[in-house]
Formats: sequence, structure tokens, C-alpha cells
Amino acid sequence: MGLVMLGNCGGATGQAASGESDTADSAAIAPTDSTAAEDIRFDADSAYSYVATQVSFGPRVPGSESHAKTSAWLERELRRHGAEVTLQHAKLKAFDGTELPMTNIMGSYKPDKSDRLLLLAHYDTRPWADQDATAANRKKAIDGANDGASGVGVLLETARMLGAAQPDKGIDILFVDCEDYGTEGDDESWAMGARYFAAHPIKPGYKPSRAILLDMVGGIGAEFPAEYLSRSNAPEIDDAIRSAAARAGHSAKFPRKIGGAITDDHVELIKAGIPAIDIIDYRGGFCPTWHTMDDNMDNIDKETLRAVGETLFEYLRKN
Ligand code: AHN
Ligand code: ZN
Repeated sequence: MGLVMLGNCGGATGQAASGESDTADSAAIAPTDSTAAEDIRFDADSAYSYVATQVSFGPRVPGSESHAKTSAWLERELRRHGAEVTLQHAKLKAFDGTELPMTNIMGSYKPDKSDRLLLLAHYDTRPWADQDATAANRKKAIDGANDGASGVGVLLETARMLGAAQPDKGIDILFVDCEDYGTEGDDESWAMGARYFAAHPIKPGYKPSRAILLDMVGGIGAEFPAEYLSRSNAPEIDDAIRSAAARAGHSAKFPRKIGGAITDDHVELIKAGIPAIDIIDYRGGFCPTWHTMDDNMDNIDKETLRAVGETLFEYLRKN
């Protein structure tokens, strides 16, 4: 199933790994509107500004006004980019007894197609900078520029491209809630929105055939080795992503090696029988700003957003 989008990843360095170079643009066809096909490409400036806008709302802690403003904005943005939007609301009980009002937000492209590819990122942010070096900061809420906003930023930019190109395939973009209200040592306390999503079809009969999660995809010096559980449950998606990264000139950030096993939203999908991978920055541990007050715009690298966005774009073109 070829993708409608054209353009070999604007800004790509063109250094495809040997054996993975790719000259084909034959599958590309003109977009449905008057936009020139070559203009449809991942725009890292646009992705960056989508990250900055989220941060400008304030920490997106479930139940907060900033969170509510963000969900309303995400819904509007998906609609603006031509998606059919479905919302899922629930009240979830966190590990500490707090009731979290959950809103999962899904934008669908070509909703009538039965085969669905799900792209997702969490948009809530952690209420506590509990990994901060300074004890006085550990009860403060983080900006979550990387942990949360980066994945959403890349996917909003992807939504913009999908809206312009209208590829002939079923793609859903999910902004999932209540990922980061967890506590160490309790796996069930994380990824609560994704667990709810996996257990309660957001529309009748909804079950994607595969899923790709983006988490912490904007950090300085990021690396995206294969996440262990992704690799063992969905090696074909992981392989296709690494091939796409090589074609787009980003194999250095997507090395063919296996990183740690990470509790994250994708695990809930895997448990529900959906092959899923997690594209997550892992360097023998999470990035240095993880769950600290330094997870802010100063530590977002547009080139990291570009590498992930162009890789995803190249994957969508061929898969
Ligand atoms: C745990 O810390 C158990 N999992 C990390 C998942 C996560 C948190 N992703 C972003 N923030
Ligand atoms: Zn987190």
C-alpha cells in the first residue's frame, strides 16, 4: 500500500546506508488539493513550535486547567488538519488515590479503511520532578518539553502532513492521557490512559493492526536503539523503522542495537495483542533531564525532532 506523500524527507542529508538507499518515488501521487507534492515534508520548525505551544500552556497534569486547555487545543489542531476526532473520557484512580479525569484524543485519517496504523504519544506531564538533583524541586511539576510534548509535537506535524496529502491508508493519531502519574516499583501505576484505551475500544470494534509510540523524541544527544519489548514483540515494525531511518539519513540516531526494557504505553497495546514499538531515547538510562526541572525548551533539539519526524515520514511512505 503506497503512500501519497512525496518528497524524500526535506533536509535529509541523503546519506543512505548501503543496501538501504531508496530512489523510488514512483508510489507517490499528487495530493488532493493544490499543494505541490514536493512541499509536503516534515517541517522541524513546525514540530518545534508545537512543542513550545504545549509548554506555554503550563504543566499538563491531569485535572489541571493547563491540561484541559491542552486537550481542547489538541482536538482543534487535529480537526484543523482534517482528522475525524474521537474522544474517550474516564475517571481513573491513581496509585495515591487521586482521581484523574482522563481524556484520550484520537484523530483518524481515512476512517473507513479497516486496516489501521496507530501512532501515539502521551500528552500529560509528570506532577513531580522527583529525579531532580535539588531536593526542593522534587515536588514541583515539570514542563515536560521532552517527556510528553516532543512526541505530541512530532505527531501534530505528522497530522499536518497527512491532512495535506490524504494518503490512501488508515492512520490514527492518538494523544493518550495519564501516562506519567506513576510511582517506582508499581508498573500498573504508569500508562493508565493507554491501559484504559486497550481495554475499552474508542469506537466500536476498533483494533489497530500495528502501533508506534513516540516518547522523549526531542532531547539533545538522543539515541533510539530498539526498545527490548518492542523488539521481541514487533521485530518487523522495528526493522522497518530502522530501514526508514537509514533511507532518511538518520541511522546514527537509530542504531541497530537493543536497549533496555521500558514500561510505557506500548506495553498496554502489546498485552492487548497489538504489535507495537516504542521509539524512546535510551542511553543506558533515560536522558539526563528525565523527570527533572531541566525538561524544558532549553533542552529540546530541533534536529532530534527532525530525525524522528523524517524517519516516521519515510516509514509511512513505504509501509
Ligand atoms: C517507568 O519509569 C517505569 N517508565 C517510564 C515510562 C515513562 C515515563 N515515559 C515517560 N515518562
Ligand atoms: Zn515521564
